[in-house]
Amino acid sequence: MSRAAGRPPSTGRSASAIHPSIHPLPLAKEDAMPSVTVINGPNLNLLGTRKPEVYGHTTIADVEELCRKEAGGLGLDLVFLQSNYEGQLIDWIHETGAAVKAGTSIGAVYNPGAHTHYSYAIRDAIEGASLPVIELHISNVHAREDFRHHSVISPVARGIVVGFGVPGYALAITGIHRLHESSLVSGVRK
Ligand code: CA2
Repeated sequence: MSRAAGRPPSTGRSASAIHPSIHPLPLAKEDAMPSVTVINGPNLNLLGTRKPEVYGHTTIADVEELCRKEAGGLGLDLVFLQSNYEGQLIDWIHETGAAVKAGTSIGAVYNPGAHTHYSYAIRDAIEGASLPVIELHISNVHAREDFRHHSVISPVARGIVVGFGVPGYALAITGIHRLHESSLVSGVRK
């Protein structure tokens, strides 16, 4: 599991490399690369190890790599998280909501796993943190057992991606990025 992503290596020469007496200033908040957070709930660490007929052969490490590529292409840092513990997930939701408020994150793509279907605590955390979330499911939950047809998360999600397999993570990252861009006018939130 990664908690935070590193900045991609710089390609050009910095001013201080050209002239040693010039020291780059720390990046101003508006110049820093914003992040997108991808949160995965219970049992998603098992991806690629069992049930390939439902979830495919892709591992959680592969999902992280795919998300990092997609985020990087959009000029975003990636924070990639997975936990089997509801309290940990709630803390991450609060932290990501605070980062969005501070202007350092654009929001989250969230696969809540089975919490989707019953966790009012997760739903309240998203609402309480005002976290912009795209809810994501690898499988088409509506073509599966009845208990998977209802989501307590959808009413507090900005959008939903369902049934596209693992590539859905890339679609969801693009989606939250588009929503973020469309909510800005001249760099100021509408
Ligand atoms: O389709 C999805 O992404 C789900 O969120 C996955 C959850 C399930 O409870 C939701 O209804 C739909 C389950 C994640 C568990 O993933 C496993 C992967 C491999 C082997 C066993 C479980």
